[in-house]
Amino acid sequence: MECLNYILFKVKVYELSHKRQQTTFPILNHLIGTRMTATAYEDTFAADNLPARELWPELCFDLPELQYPERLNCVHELLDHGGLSDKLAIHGSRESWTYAQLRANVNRIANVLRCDMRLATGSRVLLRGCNGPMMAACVLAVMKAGCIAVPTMPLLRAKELGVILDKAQVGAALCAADLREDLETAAEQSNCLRQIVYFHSETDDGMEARMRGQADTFDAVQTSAEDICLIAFTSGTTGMPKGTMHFHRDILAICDCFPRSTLQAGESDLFIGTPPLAFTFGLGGLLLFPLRVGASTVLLEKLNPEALLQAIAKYRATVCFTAPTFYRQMVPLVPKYDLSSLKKTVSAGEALPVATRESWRQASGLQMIDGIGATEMLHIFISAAGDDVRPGATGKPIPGYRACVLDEAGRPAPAGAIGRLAVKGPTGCRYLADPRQHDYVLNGWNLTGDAYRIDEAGYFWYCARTDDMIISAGYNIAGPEVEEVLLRHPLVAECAVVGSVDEERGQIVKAFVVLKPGAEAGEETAKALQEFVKRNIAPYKYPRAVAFLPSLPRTETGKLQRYKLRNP
Ligand code: 3UK
Repeated sequence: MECLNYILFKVKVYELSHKRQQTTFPILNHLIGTRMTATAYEDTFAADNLPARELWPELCFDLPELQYPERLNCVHELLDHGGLSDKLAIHGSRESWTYAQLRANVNRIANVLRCDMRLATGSRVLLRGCNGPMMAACVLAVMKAGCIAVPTMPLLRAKELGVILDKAQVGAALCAADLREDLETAAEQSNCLRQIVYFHSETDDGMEARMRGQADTFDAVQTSAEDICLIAFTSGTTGMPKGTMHFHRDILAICDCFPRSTLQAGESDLFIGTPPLAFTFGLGGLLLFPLRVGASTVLLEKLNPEALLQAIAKYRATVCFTAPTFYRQMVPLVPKYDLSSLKKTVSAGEALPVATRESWRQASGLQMIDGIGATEMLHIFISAAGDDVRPGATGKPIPGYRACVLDEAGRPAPAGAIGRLAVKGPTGCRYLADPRQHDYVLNGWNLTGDAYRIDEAGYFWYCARTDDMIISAGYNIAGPEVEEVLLRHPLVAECAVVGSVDEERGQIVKAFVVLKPGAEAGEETAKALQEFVKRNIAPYKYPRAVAFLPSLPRTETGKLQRYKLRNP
C-alpha cells in the first residue's frame, strides 16, 4: 500500500507539472480507491456514499470548453469575476440585486454558514423557499462556503422533508419564514437536523439580521472539481426519492453546454420562467445559466400562466423556461400581452406535442426549443433550436453529449427501432447510497428510462417512459403518441393516456381528458374523440375507454403523474 501511495504521489507530481486535467493512470486510482484531487471537505459523508467508481457512468470531456482545473469552486467562477457590478443580476418581487449586491449577499450568507453557524465544509444544508433572490443567494452561498446544497420543492410536506433530511444526513437548513411549519414538524422527528435559520424574517436570529453582522467579502473554499456541491432529489413519482450527487465541475459543465451551443444566450438576455430552483431544470435555466453568460434573471414566486405572461411583458424578458402544459395554458392568453421582447422559449420536463409547438408558434411567432434533461444528468442533453428543429422530435445530442438507443440485449439499435435511450457526457448519474444506481447505469451509459427511436437523419424521437408503454392484445402502444393526436382535437385542453387493466387484452388504452371551456363531457364527445384518433393513427391505438376530468394530476414541476391515473 505504501508503495502504491508513493507511485500515486509521483504520478500526481508529474500530472501537476504537465497540467493534466485527468489522471494518466486511472487504474492506479482504482487500485488504491482514492481520487487524485484531495477533497477540501472535513465532513466526507457525501463522498463516502458515492457509488463505487466502476458503477459511475463514463464521463466525457471532449470539448475544449469542458477542460476544467482540478481545483474549482463553481460559485467563485460564476460570481467572483469582479465584472458587471452595476448590472442587474436578479429581479424579484421583494428586491432586485445588481451583480455587486448579489456577490455581497452571497458572501454575507457564506460567512453566516461558516463563522456563525459553524458548519463544517462538506456538511449538507437543506434549502426551502420559493424562487426569489434570497433563495438563490442561499443556494450559491452554501456552495461557495464549501457545503453541499440540498434544495427542496416548496410544496413538500413534513413527511417528504423528513425522508430527505434523513437520507442526506442534513445538519442545517435555510428556510423561508412562511414555509417553516412543515420543516419544523420534520425537524422534531429528525435525529440529524440541528439548526434552522429563517430568511424573509425580521427576528434577531433570522438570516437578514445575521447577515448584517457579517462581512461582505468571503474567499470561496478551494474545493476539488469533484467535490460534491449539490444533492438534487428526483421529483419522484412513487417510492423513495433518489438523491443525485453533482460536483462543482458539473455545475460549470451544464453552463458551458446547452446555454452556449443550443440556446446561444448572452449578456443582453433576461431569463424568466416557472421551474423551482429545487428542480435542476430551474436551477440551471433560471440561475446558473444567466450568471454564467452575464445575463439577468427574474425569479418570481408561484407563477401561474397569466402571471408569467404579465411578468414577461413587464420585465421585457427574452428567454423563457417552462413545461409544455404551461405553454398550452398560455396560448389562449397570449393576445392580451406584449411579448415582443421574447426571443427564445425552452420546453422541458415532458414531451412536447406537435400540437403544442404549433399553437405556441402561431400565438407567439416563436419556434420552441424542446430539450430532454434529467435530474441525474443535471440538465438538458438532447435538444434543437431554430432551423434544426424537427417538430415531434426532441432533437440531437447537444455538443458535449453522446446518445444512442439500446435494444433489449444492451446493443445499439438500428435506425428506426424503438429502444432504451442511453446517454453520456460530462455529467452523469451518481445516486446517494442507492442500489438503483445499477438500473440507471449500464456499460458506462446513463439509461434515463425513456423509450426513443432515432431516424435516418440522427434525430431522436420520444415514444414514452419505458414503464409507461401500454401493451394491449400484444401491441406496444406509446401513450404520448395517442395524447399527441387528442391534443389536436379542438375540444381538448389537456389529456393523459395510460394502460388500464383488462381481462381480455391485458391492458386497454384509456384516455383522461380535460375539455376546453364550453365543451360538454359525455358519451357523444367520447365517441367523437375515439373516431378522431382512429382517423389519425393506426386504429388499434384508439382509447377504448375515455374519462373526463376537471384537471390532471401533476407534480410541482409540471410533470403528469400517470401512476395516479393508473391506480386511482
Ligand atoms: C422526461 C422529457 C420528453 C423524461 C429535467 C430539463 O425533467 C427533468 O428531470 P426529471 O428528473 O425527469 C427526467 C425525465 O423527464 N423528460 C424531460 N424532458 C423531456 N421527455 N421530452 C422532453 N423534452 O422521461 C426524462 O427521463 O424530473 C429537464 C432539465 C433538467 C431536468 N432535471
